[in-house]
Amino acid sequence: MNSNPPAQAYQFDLKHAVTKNRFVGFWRMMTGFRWLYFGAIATLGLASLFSMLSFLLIRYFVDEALQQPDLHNVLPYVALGFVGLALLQGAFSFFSGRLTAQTAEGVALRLRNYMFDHIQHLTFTYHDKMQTGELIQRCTSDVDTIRRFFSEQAIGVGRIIILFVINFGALLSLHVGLALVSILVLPPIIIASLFFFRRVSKAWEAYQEQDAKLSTTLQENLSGVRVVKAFARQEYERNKFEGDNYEKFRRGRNFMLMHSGFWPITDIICGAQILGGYTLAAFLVMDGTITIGTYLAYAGLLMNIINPIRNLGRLIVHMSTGLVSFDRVSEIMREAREPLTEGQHQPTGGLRGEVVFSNVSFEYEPDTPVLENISFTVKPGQTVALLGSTGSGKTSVVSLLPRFYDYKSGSITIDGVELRDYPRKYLRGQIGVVEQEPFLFSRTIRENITYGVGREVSDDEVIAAAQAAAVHDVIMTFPDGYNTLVGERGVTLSGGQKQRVVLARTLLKDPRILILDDATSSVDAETEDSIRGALLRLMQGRTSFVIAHRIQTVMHADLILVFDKGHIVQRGTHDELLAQGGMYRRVYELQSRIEDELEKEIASVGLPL
Ligand code: DCP
Ligand code: MG
Repeated sequence: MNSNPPAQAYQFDLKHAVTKNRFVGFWRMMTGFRWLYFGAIATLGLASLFSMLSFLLIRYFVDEALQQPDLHNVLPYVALGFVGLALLQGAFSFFSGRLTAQTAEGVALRLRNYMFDHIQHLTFTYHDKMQTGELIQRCTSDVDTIRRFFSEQAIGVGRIIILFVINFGALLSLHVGLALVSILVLPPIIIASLFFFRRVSKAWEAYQEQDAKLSTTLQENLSGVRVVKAFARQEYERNKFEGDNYEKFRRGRNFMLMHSGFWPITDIICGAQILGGYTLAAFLVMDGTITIGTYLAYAGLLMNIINPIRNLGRLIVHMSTGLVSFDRVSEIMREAREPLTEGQHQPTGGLRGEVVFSNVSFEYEPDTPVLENISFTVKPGQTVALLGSTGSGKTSVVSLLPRFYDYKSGSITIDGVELRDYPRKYLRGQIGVVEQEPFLFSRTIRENITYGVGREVSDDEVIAAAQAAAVHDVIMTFPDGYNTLVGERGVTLSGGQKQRVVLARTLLKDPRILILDDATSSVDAETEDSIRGALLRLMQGRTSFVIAHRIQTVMHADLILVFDKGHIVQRGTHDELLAQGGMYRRVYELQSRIEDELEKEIASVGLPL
């Protein structure tokens, strides 16, 4: 098999598959696979044709061949005929299976790729709201249900139609009256299926929702396992999980019960049909209207026609699950992507880094303002410090710069150009962010440091960056140095180590504007001192936004902004702010006092400083 994925699998735009009519949506999803699909149905048709012919051969054998005096001359041909038909039927069934798999797996492959790519491009606002478990559920279980829709139901429809037409045609050729009686089952089966269709849809939707909830619980508990253990909440979490899990069981059982309520009904209807058909045909044989051979052929063909009819019911009911999953998947596909390249201003020399906020207001949710009338100016290369209580909006201010979110009113300019005129991709290339919660991928340390640099990086450069971030020595203690894996299968880094790897990554990126959101929060005072030099080097010549809680970290900034409840309550340099009094001075005095007392205490117990 070809191990390279087809390029189109990544580039294909499935957005047009999102329509109101779900069948149209499925049809569009099949773009590029339709010939395979029709091939699968055509080969299936041929297989059923050969199956049908073998029943007609039975009739010939019983009615004609057996009557002939030179039977031994004909017998080999008849035998050969049966074997040949069986072989042909088998061969075409096999081809049909292959083509079906190719269609269904191909559509699912492309859908998964598309979903992944799409989710990577959705807005921060969307990710803030959508639960990860729900997204995972939709990308895996729901896509799988859609795959089954193509491998079973979509092919099933074609199969049923073909089986029906071929076998009904053959029945008509045997005896018109018998043939017509044989399809009396059709209306009651369709009515029963439609009756169940809606109920099964609802039950499946409920089941999938609960399944997603369970995935979310599981995912959250795994990422928050430390919290659970620290608070010894295992029992509570277990009960909660068991509750959710039981609900899934209940809904799953409900779904299966509905199915098992449906099957006996169709089986009874079909059984009655078979019994009626066989009896009627038997009477016709006794009448002499039809021959024994015709009866035998009829018996086989009747099964060939009843089976698809019975399957039609199952198919309609199963189809409901595919349709529900289609809805759940298209809900994500319908979400607008964050335009990365929209905007025409992208100076080739890079940004100078003059940032002006004027009267900026911002909110995550309508009518709950997070920032109000924020105005300040930063000259290129200056450092701004943002200080303030938790939840006062510091992270929100800096998230506006790389256009993670769009502000509601006011204006933000960089080098005199409104932020909205810069393409997001360009801005994000120019701005380096060290997030409040550092995140590393389960890849090697080197890959983590060079992540997003977008060019070939030499080992020397990587080492220089790591040294500047004061993390080189730590990395060298790992078994494979820079090639050590981070996370589950590799080393576990401490919060401060992670933060410094992220700092190295940002150093290497060499951005024009730097955002350090509490970048030294999980670093002890001593390490902070050791990386302060690195940070100062990092900040040199770039416009920097530094969020910190310790005044020591921010006192040298060119401008200090003190935030409270989404407003700037104080601004100025360290000395100006101290002279002003107010919140800054209170915090400064509090922190100095704590540090003094701590020093005294340590001195009194004789610990080396
Ligand atoms: N908020 C929100 N949706 C988000 C992020 C934040 O509704 N995706 C809210 C929570 C706070 C307010 O916005 O009420 C300000 O949040 P910030 O993250 O901007 O607050 P800080 O960064 O100042 O707080 P901290 O020091 O704790 O990081
Ligand atoms: Mg914050």
